[in-house]
Amino acid sequence: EVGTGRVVWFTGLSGAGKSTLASALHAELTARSVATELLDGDAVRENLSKGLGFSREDRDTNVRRIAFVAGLLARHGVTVLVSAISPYEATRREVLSALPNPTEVYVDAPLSVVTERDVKGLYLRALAGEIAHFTGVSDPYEAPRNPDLHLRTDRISVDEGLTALLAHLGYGA
Ligand code: GGZ
Repeated sequence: EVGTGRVVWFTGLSGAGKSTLASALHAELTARSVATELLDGDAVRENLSKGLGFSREDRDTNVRRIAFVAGLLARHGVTVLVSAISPYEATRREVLSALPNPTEVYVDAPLSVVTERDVKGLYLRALAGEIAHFTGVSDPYEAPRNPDLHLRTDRISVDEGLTALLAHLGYGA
C-alpha cells in the first residue's frame, strides 16, 4: 500500500446537500495542499456509469464502480470524496469495508425538507408520478444505522457542516 489515502463517502437523499458539502471539503483540503479527488454522482453517471439507470442492480453497479476507482486513488495517498445517494445499506457496507480508511457521512435532511427545496424540480416530477423509482418517493433509501458522521443539513449551515467534517477527519478548523 502506498501513502495514507482515505475515502469519505457521502450518502443521502437527492438534494440533501452531499455534493455541496463534498465540494466545500474538496476546496478546503485542496487549499491545505491535501491531494483530494471528488467522485460525484452526477459526473460519474455522465462518464464512468453512462447508460446506467436507477434499478437496484444499476445503482449497485454504479456504487461498486465508484468504490473501485476510489480504492485505486486512495491506495496512492489520495483523499477521495464520494457523493452518491448509495441507498442500499448492504451495498454500502460491502464497498466501504473493502476501502482503506473509510468514513461514512450521512447527509440527512427529512423528505419534507428536500421536497420543499426541490432545487432541480425532480421531487415535483417524482411526486406527480413522472419519474419512476425516485429515491425517497417511489424507491427506497436505507439510512445508515451507524454512520461515522451524521449531518442534519436542515439544522446546520454548510459552514458548520464543513467544520464538523474537518474536525472529524482530524484537521483543525
Ligand atoms: C434518484 C435520481 C433519479 C432517481 C435521476 N432516483 O440531485 P441529483 O439528481 O443531481 O442527484 C440524483 C442523481 C442520483 O444519482 P446517484 O448516482 O447518486 O444515485 S445512486 O447512488 O443511487 O446510484 C438525481 C438524479 O441522479 N436522479 N433519477 N430515480 N435520483
